[in-house]
Amino acid sequence: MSDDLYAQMKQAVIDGEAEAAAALAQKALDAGLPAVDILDEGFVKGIEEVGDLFARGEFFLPELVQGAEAMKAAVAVLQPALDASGAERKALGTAVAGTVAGDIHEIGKTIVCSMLSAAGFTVTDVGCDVPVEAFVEKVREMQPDLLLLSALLTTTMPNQQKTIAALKDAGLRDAVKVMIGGAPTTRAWADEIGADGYAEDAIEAVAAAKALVGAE
Ligand code: B12
Repeated sequence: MSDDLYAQMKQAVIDGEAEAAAALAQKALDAGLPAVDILDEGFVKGIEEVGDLFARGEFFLPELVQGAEAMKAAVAVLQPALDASGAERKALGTAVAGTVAGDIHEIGKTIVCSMLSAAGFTVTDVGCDVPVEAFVEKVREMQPDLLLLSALLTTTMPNQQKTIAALKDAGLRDAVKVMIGGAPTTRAWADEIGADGYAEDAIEAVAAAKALVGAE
């Protein structure tokens, strides 16, 4: 019976059915299944499949977003049980993420955050139009493993560079791995500004983030 439920969970994420995903999570908890198993055997399998479908060009952005939303809905139901059981999910690391100053494009950054959370990172999303100094302060305060900087405008890309320079000035550059992304950015730009990582999309971002924290 649990195998059947896990299969339904996987399918709910693939179908982007947030309400169904939340209901299945509750049903599985009520049936006494461990929250960690529900997550790993059910919903994570779904989001992995969504990622594969997207990478193969069979799914497009709306399906990716809906899959991530369904995953988030399930995680929200499971979170108290996960906390109460003390069963720590395999924590891969911590990340602070935001869109740089002058830039209010946040959809891609939010998807990257969802995917990283789903993969096991603890992510603090500091929003969009984030001033350079605010990123530096967050890094000082939270000491995350990763800082993710998104930019969607050619005019705001330089703020990724400025943030990295400001981290250096604050003596924090070696304390955090900086990953950049956003449609106009490239690996060459990441190299030029001394970022530690770059990814073209949210799926690649998970792999790159794992590599940066030595998780895979
Ligand atoms: C939606 C959108 C908006 C929305 C944003 C809503 C919101 N809340 O986010 C609104 C309407 C507000 C907007 C405003 C503007 N926009 Co606009 N916008 C877009 C549009 C159509 C889609 C962006 C998007 O969400 N894509 C979907 C997401 C999922 O993709 P993504 O952002 O690229 O993210 C993926 C990857 O890049 C990567 N990624 C993203 N961030 C990060 C971070 C890290 C660390 C990593 C590893 C990976 C990563 O992973 C994501 C998921 O796979 C683009 C066109 C386009 N094709 O990109 C124009 C576009 C970006 N906008 C553009 C412009 C010009 C503007 C405006 C200046 C328009 C104006 N004259 O007012 C304003 C600027 C406002 C501002 N100050 O920021 C131009 C930019 C041109 C340029 N070269 O700079 C574009 C390219 C449109 C165009 N073809 O002209 N925009």
